Amino acid sequence: MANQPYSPQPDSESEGTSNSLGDGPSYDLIIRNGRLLDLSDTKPGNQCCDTQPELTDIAMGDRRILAIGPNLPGHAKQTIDAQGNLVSPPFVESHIHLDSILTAGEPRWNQSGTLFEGIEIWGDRKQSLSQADVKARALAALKLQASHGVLHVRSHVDVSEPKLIALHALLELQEDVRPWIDLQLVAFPQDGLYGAPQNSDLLEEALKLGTDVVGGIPHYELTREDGVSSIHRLFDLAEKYDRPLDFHCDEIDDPQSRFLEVVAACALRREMGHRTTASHTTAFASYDNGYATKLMGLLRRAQINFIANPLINITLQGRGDSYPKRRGVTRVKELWQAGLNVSLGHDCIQDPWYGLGSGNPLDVAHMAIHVCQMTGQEEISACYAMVTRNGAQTLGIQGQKYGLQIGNLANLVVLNATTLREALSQRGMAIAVISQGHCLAQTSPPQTEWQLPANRTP
Ligand code: 17E
Ligand code: FE2
Repeated sequence: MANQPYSPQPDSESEGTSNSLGDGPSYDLIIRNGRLLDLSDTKPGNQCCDTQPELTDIAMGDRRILAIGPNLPGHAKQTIDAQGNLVSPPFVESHIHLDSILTAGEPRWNQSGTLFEGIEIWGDRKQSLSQADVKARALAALKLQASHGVLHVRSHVDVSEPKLIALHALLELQEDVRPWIDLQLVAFPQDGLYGAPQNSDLLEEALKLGTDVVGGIPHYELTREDGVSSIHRLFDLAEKYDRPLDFHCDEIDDPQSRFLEVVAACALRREMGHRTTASHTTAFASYDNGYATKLMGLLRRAQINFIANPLINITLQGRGDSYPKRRGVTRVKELWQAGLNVSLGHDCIQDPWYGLGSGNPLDVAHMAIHVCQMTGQEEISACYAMVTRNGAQTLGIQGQKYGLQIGNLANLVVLNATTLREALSQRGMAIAVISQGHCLAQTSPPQTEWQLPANRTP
């Protein structure tokens, strides 16, 4: 069964079908014959992300997981046969920019491929934003991602635009989509907290409007001193409004860009490590090992979270290099080996910084495996954890909101693969996505029909 291609079964209607076993309890939804992924231990040296050997059923009702076990008795309004495929907790998109999403080529293409040209192009595109424009693009992207099994998203929103058009649109969208996808918004001062006189007030206004997370961009401030002072100011605001922080931090090839140490020291002194995230940190890949070793000690003490965006940073960074050419993705493997929480984000889908992007987190994990050279069996599993469980930890999704356990919210994905290596090799599709006990999306894998030439003589 396990290595047969998946073919969708018609949904069965409650009692009397082949999928109901005896009288038993009645559920809203049962997934039968799945291979449950255990993401409980993805530390180096441990056998991690194992799949259970036996096939298992998962029964759901009242938006929660009610029972897990082989051949569960009972019946359901809807039954999905997983046909031996993996059943995983949902993907977590821990870093994306929904305001600029799907604007590639507007008003022009990024010719240099750099972060800075991307910021310039976005600066022009954001002059013509409307709430309807932002909402339509962001909704299309959320649906694309949900079709791949993403049910939690953290999006940065540029709040250095004086009318906060994108923020108003995304706050509305956050409410609209709440029944099926969990969306967090970060107040992100793309042009610098001190890049224009009103930017600091705009960011505070965004927090008053209910934006979930405080953002920053210290490496883009005009001076090193402005960068440092922006970090202190943003921690003050996070304390004042009781919000977590997620910085775009050292997204540059400059080995002198050392804001990560300032973020980590602030988090340590204010005891906010678990609520603090450093995104990108690409300069960490350019630091010499002497400084990097000292920094790693501080990071271990501070226990902040990291988000790498390998699809984007492998293309944005190293543009000024000839050869050897830097990869420009942060030290993912070393951070993971140090026991720090690392997740992976898509960052962009078809926008001024990156013209490609499928919305599938397996593409992101696949790129991380390559760029960060995490090709060992347990390293591959760790990269999978970085687009699932670790992302949930970064986003503060705790308790019964994440994971395949009885009593938890029934959020899960059935993948078209029986092992993690297969899922990552094929970037296999999410054949069923269950959000809060409701089957949100189903996708049928493509089928290849062969007409091999028979016994043709040359
Ligand atoms: N803005 C930024 O500063 N860095 C990025 N990688 C993107 C937007 C996508
Ligand atoms: Fe970003």
